[in-house]
Amino acid sequence: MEATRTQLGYARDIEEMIKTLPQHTCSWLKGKSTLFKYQDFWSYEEIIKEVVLAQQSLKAHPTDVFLCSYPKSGTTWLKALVFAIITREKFDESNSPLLTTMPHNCIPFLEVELEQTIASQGNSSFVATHLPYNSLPKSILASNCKMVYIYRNVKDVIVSYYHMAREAVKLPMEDAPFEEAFDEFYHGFSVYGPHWDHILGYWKASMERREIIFFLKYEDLKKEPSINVKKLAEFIGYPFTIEEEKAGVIESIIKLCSFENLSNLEVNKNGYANEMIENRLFFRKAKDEDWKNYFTDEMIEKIDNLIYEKLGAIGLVLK
Ligand code: PAP
Repeated sequence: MEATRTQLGYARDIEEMIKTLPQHTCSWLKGKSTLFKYQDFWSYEEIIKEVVLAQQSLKAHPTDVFLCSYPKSGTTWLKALVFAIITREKFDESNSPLLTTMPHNCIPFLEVELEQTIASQGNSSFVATHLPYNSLPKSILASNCKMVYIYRNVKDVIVSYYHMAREAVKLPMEDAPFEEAFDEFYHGFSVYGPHWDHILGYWKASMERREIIFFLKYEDLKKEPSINVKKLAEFIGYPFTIEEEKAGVIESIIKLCSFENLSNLEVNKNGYANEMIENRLFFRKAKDEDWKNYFTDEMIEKIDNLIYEKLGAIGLVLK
């Protein structure tokens, strides 16, 4: 991945452009968070600046692999698994950097750590992104880079998003009604949202580019970790040998990257992924169907109908 440092740094025209974008202040977050609509998605001003720079300057290499997701869909887990897979010749569960480094700091985010991404990578890199497919820098598409897209039951995404968003601005649950958070998410006002458009963008692209976009469902990864980790490793070009399989390398990686293991590590309990967000917030509960503790019957009906309307035709099961 290449881009010259002189290309980086915010040009005044990017800041001027952002001022002209539609804005939405999230009322359920008590006005502490404002989203801007850039292209077809909502995000924070700081992120949009990085996105514009990435779109202008990023030169992807055909062997770069992108880990793509809507937020709260399993990104941290996917990063950990991919990092463990690609470094397994050097490290195992006794000495992996994952024991002391938060997964987000093992694989950079394109639109958060653009400079770092570009500076630290060689010819072939693994980079994560929450960007919708249609807003990816064109060179990623032109280079036919492989993409892994992880997705998750939308109701659990909403609950996970609710907690992350309110914790990020330090709002206790009693001051941040879930009903209001649901309503905003339902109307598409969420970071990188609308959520369903995000999924649809990658899904449509995967229909035309099957060999380079791999869809992975969070719940499937939980249910059948060995099969899915094996498929993932093959897809990203690091297949397990028969000897490795016999030696239990897949199981060791699954164990190393498990929620139980990672969430109990000191770095993930007390560290900070960036200056703002505590690592522990990325390891909340990881329970399937936690949404049942939050959703009313009316919310269930509303979101099910919406997802059916938006994604029913493609047959992805998100309930
Ligand atoms: P991000 O987009 O902010 O990086 P992301 O990692 O996609 O977040 O999603 C966080 C969810 O994954 C959390 O779900 P919860 O709120 O329902 O608990 C988090 O607990 C869960 N998670 C984190 N690490 C793992 C893991 N190793 N295995 C399974 N789930 C995990």
